Amino acid sequence: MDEETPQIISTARGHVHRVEDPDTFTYDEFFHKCLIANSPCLFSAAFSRSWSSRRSWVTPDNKPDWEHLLRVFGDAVVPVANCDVKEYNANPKELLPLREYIAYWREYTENDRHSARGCLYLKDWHMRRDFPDHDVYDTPVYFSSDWLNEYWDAIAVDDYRFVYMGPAGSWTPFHADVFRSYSWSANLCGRKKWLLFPPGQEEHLRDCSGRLPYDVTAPSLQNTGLHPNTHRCPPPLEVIQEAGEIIFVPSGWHHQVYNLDDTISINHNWVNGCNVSVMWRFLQAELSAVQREISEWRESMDGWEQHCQIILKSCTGIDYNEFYTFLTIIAQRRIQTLEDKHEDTRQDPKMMAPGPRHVQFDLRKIVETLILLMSNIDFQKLEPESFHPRPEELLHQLQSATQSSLPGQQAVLQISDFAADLYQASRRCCRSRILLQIFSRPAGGAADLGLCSNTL
Ligand SMILES: O=C(O)CCC(=O)C(=O)O
Ligand SMILES: [Fe+2]
Repeated sequence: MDEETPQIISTARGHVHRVEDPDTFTYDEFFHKCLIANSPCLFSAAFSRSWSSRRSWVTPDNKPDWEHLLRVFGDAVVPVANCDVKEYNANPKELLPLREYIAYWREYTENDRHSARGCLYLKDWHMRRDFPDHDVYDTPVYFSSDWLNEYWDAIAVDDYRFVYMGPAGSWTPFHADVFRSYSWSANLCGRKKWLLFPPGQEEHLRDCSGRLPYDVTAPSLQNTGLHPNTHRCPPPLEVIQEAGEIIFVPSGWHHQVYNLDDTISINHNWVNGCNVSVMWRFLQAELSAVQREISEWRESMDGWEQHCQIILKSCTGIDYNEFYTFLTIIAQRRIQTLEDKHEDTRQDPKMMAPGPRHVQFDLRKIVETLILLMSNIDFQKLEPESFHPRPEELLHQLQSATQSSLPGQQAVLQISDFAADLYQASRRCCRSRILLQIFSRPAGGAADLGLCSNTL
């Protein structure tokens, strides 16, 4: 293929972009057409061809290799969901030894896909965390700017890298991913059917009490008494993902997923400079929902703000304090990279992988997000003693690091000074706080001031 020819070959409405050739599909193209455009994409099986798990976990006739999995991971304890039972808008989960799950799966298959235990689906198994020496796949370079897993790896607590496996007929109910992150998912064997809804379309599917559906294919969605706006929702993007193929699911897209065959997949959730603002908006919306929920105790309860943060953390997995720590860790790592590689500004001309320009892009996005955070009235109410370093200090460190490496970023630097001053003032005076709120309104804010730049 000609070097100049873009690889993404289908952009027709209702179709997902498809990429065929790993040798010519550049990181740059993925960055602009998928990450920035927040558009889904399907990578051909050539992108996972070299992974050892595509052979060792799979039999020659493309079925899960139960014997191999038992030998290597039989004692591992894995989370298993029951697809036949609805609990809120998900399925209840239990922990089982993999050995027991595979015995169930074998029996379920031999019994014509019936079991008194229902249809069980192994999902969200942190295989990489539990077996760090098992190098059975490589994260494709397109998904390698991953602040979420970089953060969790740095503090050695958790990760968002998973293995899923389940029989034909197992499925995942309608949802959007944790923190509204991106996800990628690769089938080692088997096929999946994806129903994908661009952000906002899920609003039409709410029932008359405002609840999102559990199953978007349920006949009850056609009942206008129950779901008055379903008819406004265009049909979802339907994608059949074959064995070996990798799907990119953009930020905030709701989806429902079916295993069409006995399937094993690898799946990561991730956030980076392209969607960190989506994550921040999501956290603000979740906090508002918590505040609404317990608003009647606002005046009478000591530490009401802190309680809201505790509830936010238990509902979403992260609070404002941890979001700030997350930004700090990524900021400090990027500053370190600039210091270590000060003289190295070479750039791969075809941009096959994230390079030095990506470090600068990341730093710009961290500054933008930090300014939004410092401008947020709920963030300003948190105790500054709990932040190390303090937000103004972090902004200062970012300014010093970027001053030398980002000529022409005067606007960012001036805004940063302004934000740091206002943050300090606003902790004393609520009028400035209101000013900061106006400054940081999600629609507009930094973007209106020309801060947001989505180029590498
Ligand atoms: O494969 C599945 O069942 C669900 C995967 C999913 O929801 C995702 O990768 O975001
Ligand atoms: Fe998902």
